[in-house]
Amino acid sequence: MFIKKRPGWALSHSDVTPESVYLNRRKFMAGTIAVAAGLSVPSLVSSAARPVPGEALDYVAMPGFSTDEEKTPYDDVTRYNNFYEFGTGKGDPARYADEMSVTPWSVVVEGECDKPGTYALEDLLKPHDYQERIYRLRCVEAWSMVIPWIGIPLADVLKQMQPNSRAKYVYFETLHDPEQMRGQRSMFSTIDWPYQEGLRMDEAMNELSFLAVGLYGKTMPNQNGAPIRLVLPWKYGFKSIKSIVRIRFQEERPRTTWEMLAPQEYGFYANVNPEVDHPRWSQKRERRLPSGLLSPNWIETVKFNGYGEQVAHLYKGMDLRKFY
Ligand SMILES: Nc1nc2c(c(=O)[nH]1)N[C@H]1C(S)=C(S)[C@@H](COP(=O)(O)O)O[C@H]1N2
Ligand SMILES: [Mo]
Repeated sequence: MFIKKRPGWALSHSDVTPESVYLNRRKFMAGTIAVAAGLSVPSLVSSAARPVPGEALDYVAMPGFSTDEEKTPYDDVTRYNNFYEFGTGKGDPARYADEMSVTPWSVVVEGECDKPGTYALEDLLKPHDYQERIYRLRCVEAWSMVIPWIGIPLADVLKQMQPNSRAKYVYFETLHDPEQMRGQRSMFSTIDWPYQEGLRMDEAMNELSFLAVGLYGKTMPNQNGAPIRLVLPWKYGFKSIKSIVRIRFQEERPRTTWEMLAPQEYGFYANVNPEVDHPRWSQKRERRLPSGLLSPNWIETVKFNGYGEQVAHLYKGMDLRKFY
């Protein structure tokens, strides 16, 4: 057992966030004052609620969606990253991701849905309360972390966009801006930018799928995918696309970045699976960070990264060796 599930009633929102009432009121007041002073405020409450980098976030802890394993320290979570838009070295994102500006930010919503359009990030986030979920993240490179994310269930955000009956898949895209992302300017890059990912609709609507806007109680550091990224804890890390600017509902399965790059090594599903090795290395074990040369901290990899109870039913009858 990796997840202790608590019934929804065990933790009422009002028990945990009395401060949110105060904070929201303060944000609203700030907007009102700006309007009264004749300043241009594109949309009253929302612009005031725009997340500021490094800002402490107000959230509800979700013990039913959290592991009590030891968390990976903040410094490892924010200095050992994969974000090829800023370089392929693990330290490159921490070094260069602040060259990207994340305010203002908007997300284009298109395809098979009733509410397409360009959404200001704050308008996407506004109707929802933030949750904290402490998830395991298992990279396909056989290392893993335990990260306390702050965000919103993906399903809640997608429902807002009202996908129609032709929406069988949902596609996500990262910002493409070589001026801000030095990895996209690199002559050595083999990736066909922008970074692209996708999910089957039922995977996207699963209760574990999460849109994160922060970690360790604060807004997302740029290197971890500010201002908004996916977190899919039962899949290899590369599915958890960062810095999202486009969401598209579609009938056909989207092609995804790593699948296009090396289809025999990386598949569309990419569910964590110790029984299916990567062609060049074993997936039976993983290094849980922090790990060093003398204490590599190897642990056994668990199928669906330990989240089988929540997601195994999505793949019933599918040959996971074929659909890796
Ligand atoms: N846009 C984009 N998203 C990305 C990546 C990337 O290179 N570009 N790397 C992926 C990989 S391989 C992993 S393991 C995780 C790492 O997330 P973290 O740096 O927050 O730990 O981000 C994923 N999302
Ligand atoms: Mo990864």
